[in-house]
Amino acid sequence: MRVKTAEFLCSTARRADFPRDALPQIAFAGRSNVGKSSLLNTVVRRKNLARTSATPGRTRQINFFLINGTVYFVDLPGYGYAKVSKAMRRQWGKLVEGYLRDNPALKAFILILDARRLPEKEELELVAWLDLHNIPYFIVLTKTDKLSRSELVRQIRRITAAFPGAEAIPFIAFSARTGEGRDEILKMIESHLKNT
Ligand SMILES: Nc1nc2c(ncn2[C@@H]2O[C@H](COP(=O)(O)OP(=O)(O)OP(=O)(O)O)[C@@H](O)[C@H]2O)c(=O)[nH]1
Ligand SMILES: [Mg+2]
Repeated sequence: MRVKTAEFLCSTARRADFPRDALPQIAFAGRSNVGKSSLLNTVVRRKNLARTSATPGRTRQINFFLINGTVYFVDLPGYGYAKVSKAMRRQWGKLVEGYLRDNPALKAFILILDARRLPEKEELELVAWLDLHNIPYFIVLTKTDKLSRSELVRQIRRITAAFPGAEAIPFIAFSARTGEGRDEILKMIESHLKNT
Protein backbone atom coordinates (compact mmCIF):
# COMPACT_ATOMS: atom_id res chain seq x y z
CA MET A 1 0.00 0.00 0.00
CA ARG A 2 1.26 3.48 -0.87
CA VAL A 3 -0.02 6.48 1.02
CA LYS A 4 -0.76 9.26 -1.43
CA THR A 5 -3.11 11.45 0.57
CA ALA A 6 -3.89 11.69 4.26
CA GLU A 7 -6.41 14.09 5.72
CA PHE A 8 -7.80 14.68 9.16
CA LEU A 9 -11.53 13.97 9.24
CA CYS A 10 -12.69 14.47 12.82
CA SER A 11 -11.90 14.10 16.48
CA THR A 12 -14.76 12.89 18.60
CA ALA A 13 -15.86 11.09 21.74
CA ARG A 14 -19.40 10.50 20.47
CA ARG A 15 -20.47 7.45 18.60
CA ALA A 16 -22.95 9.52 16.61
CA ASP A 17 -20.02 11.37 15.03
CA PHE A 18 -18.12 8.29 13.82
CA PRO A 19 -18.02 8.04 10.02
CA ARG A 20 -21.01 6.10 8.80
CA ASP A 21 -19.86 5.19 5.31
CA ALA A 22 -18.66 1.66 4.66
CA LEU A 23 -14.98 2.50 4.11
CA PRO A 24 -12.63 0.10 5.92
CA GLN A 25 -10.96 1.24 9.13
CA ILE A 26 -7.60 0.42 10.73
CA ALA A 27 -7.28 1.27 14.44
CA PHE A 28 -4.08 2.26 16.26
CA ALA A 29 -4.16 1.56 20.00
CA GLY A 30 -1.89 1.25 22.99
CA ARG A 31 -0.90 2.62 26.34
CA SER A 32 -0.64 6.39 26.84
CA ASN A 33 2.57 7.85 25.47
CA VAL A 34 3.58 4.59 23.78
CA GLY A 35 3.86 6.35 20.42
CA LYS A 36 0.55 5.72 18.63
CA SER A 37 0.28 9.15 17.04
CA SER A 38 3.99 9.10 16.06
CA LEU A 39 3.53 5.71 14.43
CA LEU A 40 0.55 6.94 12.46
CA ASN A 41 2.49 10.01 11.29
CA THR A 42 5.45 7.87 10.25
CA VAL A 43 3.28 5.44 8.36
CA VAL A 44 1.66 8.24 6.36
CA ARG A 45 4.92 10.23 6.18
CA ARG A 46 3.39 13.38 7.62
CA LYS A 47 5.13 15.00 10.54
CA ASN A 48 2.12 16.43 12.30
CA LEU A 49 -1.01 14.83 11.00
CA ALA A 50 -1.78 13.16 14.33
CA ARG A 51 -0.78 15.33 17.26
CA THR A 52 2.03 13.89 19.36
CA SER A 53 3.12 14.99 22.80
CA ALA A 54 5.57 14.25 25.54
CA THR A 55 2.65 14.51 27.99
CA PRO A 56 0.93 11.15 28.34
CA GLY A 57 -2.80 11.02 27.76
CA ARG A 58 -2.80 13.76 25.13
CA THR A 59 -5.12 12.04 22.69
CA ARG A 60 -8.42 11.78 24.57
CA GLN A 61 -10.77 11.45 21.68
CA ILE A 62 -10.94 9.15 18.70
CA ASN A 63 -9.29 10.74 15.67
CA PHE A 64 -10.25 9.67 12.18
CA PHE A 65 -7.92 10.22 9.22
CA LEU A 66 -8.91 9.49 5.64
CA ILE A 67 -6.10 7.83 3.69
CA ASN A 68 -6.08 7.83 -0.14
CA GLY A 69 -9.79 8.59 0.06
CA THR A 70 -10.40 4.88 0.60
CA VAL A 71 -9.55 3.84 4.17
CA TYR A 72 -9.70 5.39 7.64
CA PHE A 73 -6.77 5.25 10.04
CA VAL A 74 -8.16 5.65 13.54
CA ASP A 75 -5.99 7.02 16.36
CA LEU A 76 -7.46 5.79 19.64
CA PRO A 77 -6.83 7.47 22.99
CA GLY A 78 -4.19 5.77 25.13
CA TYR A 79 -5.15 3.64 28.11
CA GLY A 80 -3.45 2.89 31.38
CA TYR A 81 -2.39 6.41 32.23
CA ALA A 82 -2.03 6.24 36.01
CA LYS A 83 -2.83 9.87 36.69
CA VAL A 84 -6.34 9.90 35.32
CA SER A 85 -9.28 9.27 37.63
CA LYS A 86 -11.22 6.03 37.73
CA ALA A 87 -14.15 7.82 36.14
CA MET A 88 -11.98 8.82 33.19
CA ARG A 89 -10.67 5.30 32.84
CA ARG A 90 -14.21 4.01 32.73
CA GLN A 91 -14.97 6.58 30.09
CA TRP A 92 -12.00 5.38 28.04
CA GLY A 93 -13.31 1.83 28.19
CA LYS A 94 -16.78 2.88 27.17
CA LEU A 95 -15.54 5.04 24.31
CA VAL A 96 -13.15 2.48 22.87
CA GLU A 97 -15.45 -0.48 23.41
CA GLY A 98 -18.25 1.51 21.79
CA TYR A 99 -15.97 2.01 18.82
CA LEU A 100 -14.75 -1.59 18.55
CA ARG A 101 -18.01 -3.38 19.18
CA ASP A 102 -20.22 -4.20 16.21
CA ASN A 103 -18.01 -2.31 13.82
CA PRO A 104 -17.87 -4.30 10.59
CA ALA A 105 -15.76 -1.57 8.97
CA LEU A 106 -12.88 -2.31 11.36
CA LYS A 107 -10.46 -4.50 9.40
CA ALA A 108 -7.48 -4.54 11.75
CA PHE A 109 -6.51 -3.42 15.21
CA ILE A 110 -2.86 -2.49 15.69
CA LEU A 111 -1.79 -2.95 19.28
CA ILE A 112 1.29 -0.87 19.96
CA LEU A 113 3.67 -1.80 22.76
CA ASP A 114 6.86 -0.18 23.97
CA ALA A 115 9.60 -2.62 22.96
CA ARG A 116 11.30 -2.01 26.32
CA ARG A 117 8.33 -3.15 28.42
CA LEU A 118 6.61 -6.43 28.99
CA PRO A 119 2.87 -6.55 28.34
CA GLU A 120 0.72 -6.01 31.41
CA LYS A 121 -2.72 -7.13 32.39
CA GLU A 122 -4.40 -4.53 30.15
CA GLU A 123 -2.66 -5.81 27.02
CA LEU A 124 -3.31 -9.47 27.76
CA GLU A 125 -6.99 -8.72 28.48
CA LEU A 126 -7.28 -6.60 25.36
CA VAL A 127 -5.88 -9.36 23.15
CA ALA A 128 -8.21 -11.92 24.74
CA TRP A 129 -11.11 -9.54 24.11
CA LEU A 130 -10.09 -9.10 20.44
CA ASP A 131 -9.86 -12.88 20.04
CA LEU A 132 -13.29 -13.31 21.60
CA HIS A 133 -14.83 -10.76 19.24
CA ASN A 134 -12.95 -12.03 16.18
CA ILE A 135 -11.27 -8.71 15.53
CA PRO A 136 -8.07 -9.23 13.50
CA TYR A 137 -5.02 -7.62 15.09
CA PHE A 138 -1.25 -7.49 15.02
CA ILE A 139 1.30 -6.14 17.45
CA VAL A 140 3.88 -3.43 16.85
CA LEU A 141 6.84 -3.08 19.22
CA THR A 142 7.82 0.55 19.02
CA LYS A 143 10.74 2.77 20.09
CA THR A 144 13.22 0.07 19.03
CA ASP A 145 15.79 2.86 18.55
CA LYS A 146 16.09 2.91 22.35
CA LEU A 147 17.44 -0.66 22.42
CA SER A 148 20.56 -2.29 21.09
CA ARG A 149 20.00 -5.06 18.56
CA SER A 150 20.79 -7.79 21.08
CA GLU A 151 18.48 -6.21 23.66
CA LEU A 152 15.76 -6.04 21.03
CA VAL A 153 16.11 -9.72 20.16
CA ARG A 154 15.90 -10.59 23.84
CA GLN A 155 12.88 -8.33 24.37
CA ILE A 156 11.00 -9.78 21.39
CA ARG A 157 11.52 -13.22 22.88
CA ARG A 158 10.30 -12.14 26.31
CA ILE A 159 7.31 -10.19 25.00
CA THR A 160 6.08 -12.92 22.68
CA ALA A 161 6.46 -15.47 25.47
CA ALA A 162 4.08 -13.39 27.60
CA PHE A 163 1.17 -13.74 25.14
CA PRO A 164 -0.67 -17.04 25.10
CA GLY A 165 -0.96 -18.14 21.48
CA ALA A 166 1.78 -15.78 20.33
CA GLU A 167 2.73 -18.10 17.42
CA ALA A 168 -0.42 -16.93 15.65
CA ILE A 169 0.15 -13.20 16.27
CA PRO A 170 2.30 -11.16 13.87
CA PHE A 171 4.83 -8.93 15.67
CA ILE A 172 6.57 -6.03 13.92
CA ALA A 173 9.55 -4.10 15.33
CA PHE A 174 9.20 -0.37 14.67
CA SER A 175 10.78 2.99 15.35
CA ALA A 176 9.34 6.39 14.48
CA ARG A 177 12.90 7.76 14.77
CA THR A 178 14.50 5.49 12.19
CA GLY A 179 11.46 4.39 10.19
CA GLU A 180 12.30 0.74 10.85
CA GLY A 181 9.23 -1.43 10.28
CA ARG A 182 7.22 1.20 8.39
CA ASP A 183 6.97 -0.76 5.15
CA GLU A 184 6.17 -3.95 7.01
CA ILE A 185 3.28 -2.24 8.80
CA LEU A 186 1.90 -0.92 5.52
CA LYS A 187 2.13 -4.40 3.99
CA MET A 188 0.32 -5.89 6.96
CA ILE A 189 -2.41 -3.24 6.73
CA GLU A 190 -2.74 -3.95 3.02
CA SER A 191 -3.16 -7.66 3.60
CA HIS A 192 -5.95 -7.01 6.12
CA LEU A 193 -7.69 -4.68 3.68
CA LYS A 194 -7.58 -7.41 1.04
CA ASN A 195 -9.19 -9.90 3.39
CA THR A 196 -12.48 -8.04 3.35
N1 LIG B 1 12.81 7.45 20.65
C1 LIG B 1 11.57 7.34 20.20
N2 LIG B 1 10.60 8.15 20.71
C2 LIG B 1 9.34 8.02 20.26
C3 LIG B 1 9.00 7.05 19.27
N3 LIG B 1 7.67 7.14 19.04
C4 LIG B 1 7.21 8.13 19.86
N4 LIG B 1 8.20 8.67 20.60
C5 LIG B 1 8.07 9.75 21.60
O1 LIG B 1 7.16 9.33 22.61
C6 LIG B 1 6.33 10.41 23.06
C7 LIG B 1 4.87 10.04 22.89
O2 LIG B 1 4.56 9.91 21.52
P1 LIG B 1 3.06 10.00 20.96
O3 LIG B 1 3.11 9.57 19.55
O4 LIG B 1 2.46 11.34 21.27
O5 LIG B 1 2.35 8.88 21.86
P2 LIG B 1 0.80 8.50 21.96
O6 LIG B 1 0.76 7.05 22.20
O7 LIG B 1 0.06 9.02 20.77
O8 LIG B 1 0.39 9.29 23.28
P3 LIG B 1 -1.10 9.64 23.79
O9 LIG B 1 -1.89 10.11 22.62
O10 LIG B 1 -0.85 10.70 24.79
O11 LIG B 1 -1.65 8.40 24.39
C8 LIG B 1 6.76 11.63 22.24
O12 LIG B 1 7.68 12.37 23.02
C9 LIG B 1 7.44 11.01 21.01
O13 LIG B 1 8.40 11.83 20.44
C10 LIG B 1 10.05 6.21 18.74
O14 LIG B 1 9.85 5.33 17.90
N5 LIG B 1 11.31 6.40 19.26
MG1 LIG C 1 -1.63 10.21 20.65
